[in-house]
Amino acid sequence: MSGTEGRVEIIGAPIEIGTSEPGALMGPAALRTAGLVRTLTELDFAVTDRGDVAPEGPPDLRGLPAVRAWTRAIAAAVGDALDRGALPLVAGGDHSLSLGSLDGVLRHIGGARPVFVLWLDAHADFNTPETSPSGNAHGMPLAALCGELGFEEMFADGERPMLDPSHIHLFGLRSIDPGERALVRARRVDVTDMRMIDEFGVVAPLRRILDRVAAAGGHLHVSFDVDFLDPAIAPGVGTTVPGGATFREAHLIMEMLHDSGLVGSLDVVELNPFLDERGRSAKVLVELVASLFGRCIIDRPAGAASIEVAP
Ligand code: 4U7
Ligand code: MN
Ligand code: MN
Repeated sequence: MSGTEGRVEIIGAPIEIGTSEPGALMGPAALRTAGLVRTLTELDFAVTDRGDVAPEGPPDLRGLPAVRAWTRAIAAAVGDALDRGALPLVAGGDHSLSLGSLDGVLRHIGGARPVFVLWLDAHADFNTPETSPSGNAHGMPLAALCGELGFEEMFADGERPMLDPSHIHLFGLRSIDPGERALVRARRVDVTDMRMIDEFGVVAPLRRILDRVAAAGGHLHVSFDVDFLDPAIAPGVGTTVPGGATFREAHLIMEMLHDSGLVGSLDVVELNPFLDERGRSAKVLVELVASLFGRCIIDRPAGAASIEVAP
């Protein structure tokens, strides 16, 4: 992990106002029940569970004002964790929480280093209110963070650092809306879609991204949407799309991310325990987080990048 001295802060974001499918607000509780804190502690991290973020305002706040209240609260919690030198792990909750986590990261870094995003997701989440077929905020966070029109009210007051769309790496894409697709292309967002993963596997495309982040001395924010995974292994999500990443592809990505030492912040989003089967998806997610934080099947000799066959 990048400069965190083995400290992780878990920030629960039980948010579901960004989606039309109720249940995601139980996500943080399910991840805790599946052993998130214990698993990271066993990997020798100093883990602090900061509990769940509580947005300011009346409890019945809805629509954009509610998204804005969550964004502010999550950004503040993520900024505080980074100020303390810890890696923030934001447990959701629908994907609109990334408005807050990435805004917090961008404000904390403040232009000192480039911020890169690895968006592991079946979707691009690059809709604007104009292009969105659903109007759901969880399909819009990346466009909002990049400063597309229609989101001016979403963030805390004053100047905010924008996310550079050419620093976004969509990975696992297999569902994109027409207007969103045009915008992704126009803004030069980098895409590794499932077709590319079918052809080349996950290693070569991911290595290219990691090399780029390393060469730029960047901060890497990883945003893991449960629907990145194939629904056969993770049914607990409101927006399942067939043809997702396999169990081993996902673990290999996590293992490579760990080995890179580049990850500085993490979201785990869209877990919907109401749609899950006996906690399966929550358990898979905790296992994947474990791989990202260094759990490995067996230690490999330092620098071993290829298989050596004994004579
Ligand atoms: B998620 C969608 F239309 N694109 O905007 C939309 F297909 O965070 C889905 O990736 C967005 O799960 C899915 O509503 C958001 C739809
Ligand atoms: Mn998403
Ligand atoms: Mn998705």
